[in-house]
Amino acid sequence: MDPKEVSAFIIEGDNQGAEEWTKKALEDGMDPVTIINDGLIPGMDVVGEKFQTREFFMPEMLVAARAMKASMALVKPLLTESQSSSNLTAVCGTVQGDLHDIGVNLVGMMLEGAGFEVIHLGPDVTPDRFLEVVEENEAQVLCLSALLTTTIKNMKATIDKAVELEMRDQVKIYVGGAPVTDEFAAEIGADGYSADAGSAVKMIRDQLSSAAGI
Ligand code: B12
Repeated sequence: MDPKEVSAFIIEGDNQGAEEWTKKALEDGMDPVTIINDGLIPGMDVVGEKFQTREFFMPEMLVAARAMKASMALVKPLLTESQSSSNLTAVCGTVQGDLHDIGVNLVGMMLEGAGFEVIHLGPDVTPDRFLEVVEENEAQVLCLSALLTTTIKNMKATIDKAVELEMRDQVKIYVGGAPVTDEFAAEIGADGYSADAGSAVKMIRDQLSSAAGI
């Protein structure tokens, strides 16, 4: 089986096709990360390009997202089958005003796979809500996602709020999503940026273990 086949189901917005293909690929022993990186994400990239060139509109993006979620639901249990628990908690969500949550769900799923306890807050989360949940759960990690150039400012608003509440030293804050860059992350005072979920997990683990002196 070729992961490009599931990209086609995503582009067509065929959630049943995506689900059946994923089931079969997993039964055949395909690595879940290969399904995500070589099938689902490239499919979504094409959907984004078609939206930009006005070949696709909102309904097509929505059905593509639904197809991607159908596949991810099958992949998730395999990614999160972690043996080891790290006793670390991460709060993950998309900033206020932004409804894109597929990427941050992936980051959260991969962190669960790495042994983190993850609290998924979903999309459209206010700075106050993020910090309330961090405080309540004594989380060491906060992952902020944004996909819109108009909402990345709410990452800065969340970090500024953490400073205002004198919580900045208690929690590492990471940012990601298509419009985010390393420079932007440094400018707003984040602890790190990463372009994809796999390298995000590596960055977060490396930084936490060096902070703990391990
Ligand atoms: C699906 C989709 C939607 C769906 C979202 C469904 C959902 N539940 O998520 C719907 C239909 C709702 C939607 C709506 C809109 N969308 Co839209 N959408 C997309 C699309 C096609 C795919 C996004 C996606 O899921 N990608 C797959 C995931 C896996 O990738 P990802 O999110 O980038 O995440 C990865 C990394 O970035 C990183 N990462 C993500 N978060 C984090 C966090 C941390 C801490 C770290 C370290 C890493 C990290 O790891 C992830 C995994 O590797 C993109 C195009 C694209 N290629 O990005 C447009 C896109 C983001 N949308 C766009 C637009 C314009 C909109 C709308 C404004 C359209 C409209 N006219 O209403 C609305 C906005 C609604 C709102 N208020 O948010 C534009 C944004 C343009 C811009 N520069 O601002 C894009 C780029 C399309 C385009 N090419 O024009 N959209």
